[in-house]
Amino acid sequence: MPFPADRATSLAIFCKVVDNYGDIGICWRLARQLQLEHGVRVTLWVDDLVSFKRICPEIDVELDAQKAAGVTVRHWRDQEGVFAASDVADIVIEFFACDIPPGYIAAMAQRQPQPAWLNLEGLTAEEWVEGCHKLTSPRHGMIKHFFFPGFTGKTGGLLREAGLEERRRQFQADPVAMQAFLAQFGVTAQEMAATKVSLFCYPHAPVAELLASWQGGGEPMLCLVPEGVAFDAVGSFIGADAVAGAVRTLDALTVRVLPFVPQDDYDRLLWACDFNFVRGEDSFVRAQWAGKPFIWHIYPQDENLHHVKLRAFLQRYALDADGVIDSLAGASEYWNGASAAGQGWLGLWPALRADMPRMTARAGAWQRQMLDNGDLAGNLLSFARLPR
Ligand code: TRH
Repeated sequence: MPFPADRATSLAIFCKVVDNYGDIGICWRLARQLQLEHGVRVTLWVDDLVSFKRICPEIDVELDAQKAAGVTVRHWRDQEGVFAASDVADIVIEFFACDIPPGYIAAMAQRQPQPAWLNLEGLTAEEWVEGCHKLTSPRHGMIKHFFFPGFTGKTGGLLREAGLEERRRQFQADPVAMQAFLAQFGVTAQEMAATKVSLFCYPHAPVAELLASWQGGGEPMLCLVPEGVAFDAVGSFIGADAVAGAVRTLDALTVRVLPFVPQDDYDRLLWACDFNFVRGEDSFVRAQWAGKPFIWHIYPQDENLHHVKLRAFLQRYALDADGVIDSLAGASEYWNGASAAGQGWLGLWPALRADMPRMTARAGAWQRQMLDNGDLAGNLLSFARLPR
């Protein structure tokens, strides 16, 4: 057993930032939770501290080693380096099949007992995941296990901190706190009364058309966009560079550009809005825990593989006791370029708007269903600690 009773379990996560913020976003969330809730001594090896700093401003990009939120953060600069068996953690997680430095793997093989070695995979609602979750692969005289997050009890579940639901409830039950939170970005009392939407998507989303539908829609709308998101479309609505603090109202729509906020504040943003546009993996999961209607912009893949993944999710999610929620399925497909829609957003938004109560109810039911699967950090730790 690699888990001595006389000291805390140690765990290393290796994170390669392929692009954007999801890779480090997920690893950072997992690292913090394992340390805080399970008392694990976590070392997070990450190759891109600049991206890390955007979601966690306390990171010093110059340092090779530092502590943040109780987690040891190491700058993973290259594949070189010689490690001793004593440098190796009890549990080693490679994120998205990133290549751990060969020297570290050699030390893992030398260590007695050998560490539990897990490859943490990407999130998808496709059924094949259940068959691949916890599969083994022999490597360098050791056994590597594949660990899949997911939406069913036969997967590793979703990342969710203890107390998250309670924090959300308290925040959403406190209009003063919500107003104070949004006021720091310049949101006025009058804007608080509008339908509030957060917007986080990839650059190819049809944002200009969405904004136009809100502008001409008659209902007061407030769209909050973190800096750097849909930069061109937002800039052309505002008539200037879409930098933090930029704002413009045209007819029914006000668009405000927010700074890119720290990860915990991003949760509050989702909680404070009536509707969220999210993307990738981590913000997509956070939108589910926010309990609000949302549309997902999925990370694009070759040969439109992402459309298969999108539909696999919609088949599970866009469905309630009355059947398929057509407005949600239709708008999600259109937003992701998976189908054409007659009038585009001009027709899709009013349908979604009308279905918001139904989607809110669905969000609550889905949350309850997901809670039954436990949480990814707890499930992963229990699995890694199994005697083998
Ligand atoms: O940034 P993403 O598109 O990330 C990823 C990566 O592209 C990755 O390579 C790919 O594998 C994955 O998507 C599917 O989207 P995601 O996953 O939502 O991650 C964004 C992170 O940034 C998330 O942790 C929330 C955080 N965030 C903030 O902390 N502040 C903000 O203002 C915003 C908008 C996001």
